[in-house]
Amino acid sequence: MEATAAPFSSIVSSRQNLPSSSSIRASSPASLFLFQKNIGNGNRKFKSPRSLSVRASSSSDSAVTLLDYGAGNVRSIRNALRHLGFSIKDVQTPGDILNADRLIFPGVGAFAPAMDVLNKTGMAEALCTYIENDRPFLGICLGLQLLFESSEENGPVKGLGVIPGIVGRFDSSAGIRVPHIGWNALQVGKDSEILDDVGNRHVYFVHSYRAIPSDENKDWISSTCNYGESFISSIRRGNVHAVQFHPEKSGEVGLSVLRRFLHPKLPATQKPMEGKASKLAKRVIACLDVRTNDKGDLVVTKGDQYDVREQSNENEVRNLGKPVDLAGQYYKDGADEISFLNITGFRDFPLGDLPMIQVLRHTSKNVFVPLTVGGGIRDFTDASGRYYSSLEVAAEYFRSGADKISIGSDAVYAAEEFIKSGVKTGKSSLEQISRVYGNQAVVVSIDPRRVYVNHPDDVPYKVIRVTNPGPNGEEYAWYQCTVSGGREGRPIGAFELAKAVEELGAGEILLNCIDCDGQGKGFDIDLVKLISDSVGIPVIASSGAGTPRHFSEVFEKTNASAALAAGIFHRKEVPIQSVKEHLQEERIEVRI
Ligand code: 1PR
Repeated sequence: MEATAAPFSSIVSSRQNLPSSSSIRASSPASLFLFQKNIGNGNRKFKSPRSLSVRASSSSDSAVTLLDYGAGNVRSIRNALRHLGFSIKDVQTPGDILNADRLIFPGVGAFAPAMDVLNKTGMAEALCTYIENDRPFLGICLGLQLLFESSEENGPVKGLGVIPGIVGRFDSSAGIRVPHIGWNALQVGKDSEILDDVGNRHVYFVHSYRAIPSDENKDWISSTCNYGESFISSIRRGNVHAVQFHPEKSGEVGLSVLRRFLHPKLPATQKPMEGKASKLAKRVIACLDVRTNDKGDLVVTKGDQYDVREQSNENEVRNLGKPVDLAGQYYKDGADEISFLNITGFRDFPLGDLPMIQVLRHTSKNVFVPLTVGGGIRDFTDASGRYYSSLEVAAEYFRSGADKISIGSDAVYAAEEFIKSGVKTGKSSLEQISRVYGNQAVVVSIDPRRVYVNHPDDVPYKVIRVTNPGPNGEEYAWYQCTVSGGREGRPIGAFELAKAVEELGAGEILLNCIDCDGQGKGFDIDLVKLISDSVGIPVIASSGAGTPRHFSEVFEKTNASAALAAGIFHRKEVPIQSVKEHLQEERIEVRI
């Protein structure tokens, strides 16, 4: 059973007299940042670790100590640990670190605020002592980066200084998309131990900063990964491990990494899993459009060109299944990621829509790949005059198990404003959430509609020559962005929107196409090519998949990083596995 004591993150917030808002919870980054503001920004003076003592391990119970300093989704690691039969003790004081039998540090958020919290609370010193005493430790993502001397993220900022080296940003001028999002291969060194079952399989990364191998840190490195350059994907010295990827989001392979950390004496009886991972895989994403039907049940639905009602006398909302069940099935079928879009979120405030939060909580218990949630993310004032910031909405989604949030309509308004004024106000949902959680946690979902024109100069938007001429022989088109689930066209094109939201802090683009949605005739290659060639962040092609061939086509003809489908998966017309097998046959690397 999980310890009932409040985690460290809630101590951080309660000490600082945070506002009593029920939505700014202890473990939200909002609390972390308020904490930062209140305590200032001094640097830790490193005291001799000898002033702290570490007790000998009993290693007998099935508890794991978790250091949750309050930034982002740690529900996933909690769920993964419980799934593996472990209970969780939350760190409340530096002493809890020193007394831990095994400590997991799932770093999320940004480097500077994390270091600030660790320094101000004495956790940094306790961590260094714990690690120097070779106690069982597993750092994840930022939990690896913080071990280095410093980071360039909003810095330079000093780290724990356990490992020589500086954490820097990926160089996008090398032709790679930043953030590095997706399933990539590891080059595993010998003696990595916790990676013994990984073999040639992909693991899930999501980050913009990385540490690179050097002569000074080479003794620590247990694996590297290639993404434009070779970077450190894991370290190991004695009982101290850290990984840049997310084991809790890397499916069965990731769970095997956690299992090996938790059971270090596990014999290497299992053969490393078969696989052919060599580079970043193209992702196949299952999307669940979710809404309440006329009976009040939350259902997965699917439209034709965004019309989700049956063409019958009853005109009911199409019901294609239960969200949690379908998500669980797609995880087992091999989906690399699952997206939930609350398609009526633009009119129903999402925090009022608690079923969606429940869907996330339940799904994340058994689904160990990334979860994205979208719909209705915006600032909101309810009928009683209570104001909710979009940051609070996002915080609630992250706390409930989301890894990324997706913004639709509100990002269109923010982009329009930005293009008009040329000023980044920092106030849009997109900017705020990206600043606090990092751009890798923010997807912008675009819902464009094709508008044919006779001549490129007919409209003040980016116009392209289309592969298939329009109904009146038009050779050109632009892609008009819409809001409110396609109900309202806006004076901005998909190209202009994509460029603007990238500048405002989007980490990824989910590119739908109303004309192709539900048609099963393939993705809009012209559109996907236009957008994926124009931005440096990953683009997810969406709308229109009808056969496995449509997936290989979009990856061969465009620079999309992922392809998403809904209808063919819901109607069981094409299993996810068939898509993957087809892509493999076409020599397109995928996670198997
Ligand atoms: O504007 O921030 O509230 O977000 C609303 C979100 O809900 C947006 O991401 C928007 O795309 C989505 N949405 C709104 N209305 C609908 C609808 O269908 N009536 N769904 C809707 C959009 C598009 C895809 C779909 C693909 C693949 N669905 O997500 O899953 O087109 O479908 P297919 O493979 O069957 O062709 P906000």
